[in-house]
Amino acid sequence: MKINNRAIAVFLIFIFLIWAIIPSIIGDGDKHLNQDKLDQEQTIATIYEDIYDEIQVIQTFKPSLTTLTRIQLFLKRYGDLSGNLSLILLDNLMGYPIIQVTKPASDIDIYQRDWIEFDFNDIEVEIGKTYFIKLKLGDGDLYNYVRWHGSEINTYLDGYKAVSNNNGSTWIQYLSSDCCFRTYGVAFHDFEITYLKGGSGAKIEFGIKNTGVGVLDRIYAELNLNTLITLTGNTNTKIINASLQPGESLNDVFSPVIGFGPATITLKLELDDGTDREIKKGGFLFLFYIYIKP
Ligand SMILES: [Ca+2]
Repeated sequence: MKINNRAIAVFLIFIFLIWAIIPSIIGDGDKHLNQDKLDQEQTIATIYEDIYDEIQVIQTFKPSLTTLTRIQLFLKRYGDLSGNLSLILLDNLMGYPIIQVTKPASDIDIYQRDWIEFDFNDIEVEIGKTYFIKLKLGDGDLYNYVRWHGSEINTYLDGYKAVSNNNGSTWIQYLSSDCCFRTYGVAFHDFEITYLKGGSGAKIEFGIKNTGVGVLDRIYAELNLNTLITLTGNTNTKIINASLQPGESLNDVFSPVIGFGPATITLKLELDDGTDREIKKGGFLFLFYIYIKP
């Protein structure tokens, strides 16, 4: 079939003008994950427990990530305290501490409620198992104490609050009440798409960073190009045999992509265990040149 060159040129210019004038054909931008991310939390603060002397308080939770990195509690101090506040993590109510983080109770803000961070060396935890966050104070009395805020209803379904009035010898469980807490962690398999860019040669480059604690072996990649005309097909797939260590990055490329018109470029990467990440960007495909918006 014979095609009029001028008609093609006019068509391409027309397409380009539409793309230039209408700036919104476009994707959601990057979906990034941090190295350490929020795992479990309860942030409703309607009641509280006051911790001093022999009064200790526990909140339980179940992690969904294999590595626990830090815990934050919503606290306020009342009065003067010279002793230390200790966060103790247990995997059994009466068990030995897995972690103990101690800080001067005077570090807790006396003017306002605040999220206080208890940082520790990362530990491996069991997904779905119940862990106990215990908070205790070395001193204090009825007028000098640390207040741990919480919810009077069951706002965190995977855990509960418990209080001891005798230094942890016996505990009263409040199954429909929860303290305010946040846990942070790292997934065993996790990664982010660090960039997606086009250029000449009709190539689309992308980067992957391993943000988990395990090695990424095999990564399934699928590139979908949604545009007016694609001479080489809309979908490309490949398997990347990576052996990518934690913290390491790699670059890969899909090529060639030939066609023209405004384009939406979607890259989806998936691991054997189903962990997946997706990035979607707008751009313009001009035969052998693909422009992808930053
Ligand atoms: Ca609960």
